[in-house]
Amino acid sequence: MFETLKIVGEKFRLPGELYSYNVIAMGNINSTYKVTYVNEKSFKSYLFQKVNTNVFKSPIEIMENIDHVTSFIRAKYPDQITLHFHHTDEGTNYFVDGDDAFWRVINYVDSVTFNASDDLRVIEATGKAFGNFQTQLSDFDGSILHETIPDFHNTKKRLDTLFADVEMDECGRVKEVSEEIAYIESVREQAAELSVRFENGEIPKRVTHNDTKCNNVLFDSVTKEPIVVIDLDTIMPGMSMYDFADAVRFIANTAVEDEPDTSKVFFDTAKFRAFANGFIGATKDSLTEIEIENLVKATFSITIELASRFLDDYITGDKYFRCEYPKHNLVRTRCQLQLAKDIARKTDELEWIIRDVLEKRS
Ligand code: GN1
Ligand code: MG
Repeated sequence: MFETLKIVGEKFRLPGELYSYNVIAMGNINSTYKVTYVNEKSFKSYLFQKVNTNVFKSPIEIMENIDHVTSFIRAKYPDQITLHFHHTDEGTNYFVDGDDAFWRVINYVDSVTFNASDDLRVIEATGKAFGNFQTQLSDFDGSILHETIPDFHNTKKRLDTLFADVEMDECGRVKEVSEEIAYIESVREQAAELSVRFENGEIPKRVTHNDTKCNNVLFDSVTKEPIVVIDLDTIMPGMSMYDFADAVRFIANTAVEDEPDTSKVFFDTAKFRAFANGFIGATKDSLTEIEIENLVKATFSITIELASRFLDDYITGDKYFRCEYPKHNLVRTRCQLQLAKDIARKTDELEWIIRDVLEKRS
């Protein structure tokens, strides 16, 4: 790996000599390395990322999207830290090596990230960061963005694909998951509703992040203030409330996203409130009634959507998400379904919280 990283660094004209590197456990798709260079006794670190081209079929389009969005934010908010991507001699912000691997290099930002937090202030700050991100892009022309993964959050299509793959049962795993499939079937229409209304044009099309896990916000290690939103791979036109929903799905889970013991999995309403407070505070002037009204429904829908994506990957042979062990995708599915059931049970309380946050914010 050292040699590969060295070649990549040369292509991006990084000054100095490669000193050390380590793998960063970040995300389920791409591979990330923190690489440190030494130049006349001073050290500088970079993030080298190998983009998973099985998932991102048109990585150049992703880099174009990222370029558009980061340039827009940099011009509009010159004092804000944005992600800085390096360029090669050819002027591209990516490099394809001899093994056809697709590389990009970003300045390392000294910061901390949270995979989970019990600190409600950090959760509220995360909500504010994602809300601000959306508000800052509210006057960005989304029509220039490529749809890098078509129908990424089209819940209806995700569910249709799942049930088509259940029919085919190419790995013979369907018999193991009949309970999971029966539950998803029972909520299929309800979970798909918002995506259908979005396709019909009833719900505004915004520029959205589409992967709002809390570990996609970098925080200042001392002040615990958000510095910058990262992982811009899936920026595309989408539903604002799905950004909210995906974030609370992750951050308000009392367990990790792939907790094998589902008796530990609940939806924490205090964390939901904290996130909602930050997010709604930052977006309330731009969100419309229909978007606010459906925040809770979106939370249920995206949790079912992700469960069905994990389950689909399981029954089709684990080709999409990185798996650490054989039934990892099944464990992830069960955890998300458990969470969805708890969200469904708490719907009235969650609706009440949204109304309360709105009242206090107005
Ligand atoms: C993937 O790799 P990561 O963590 O950035 C996935 C998201 C899922 C998430 C679940 C491109 O994101 O949609 O919500 O895993 N990204 C893609 O952990 O499919
Ligand atoms: Mg991601």
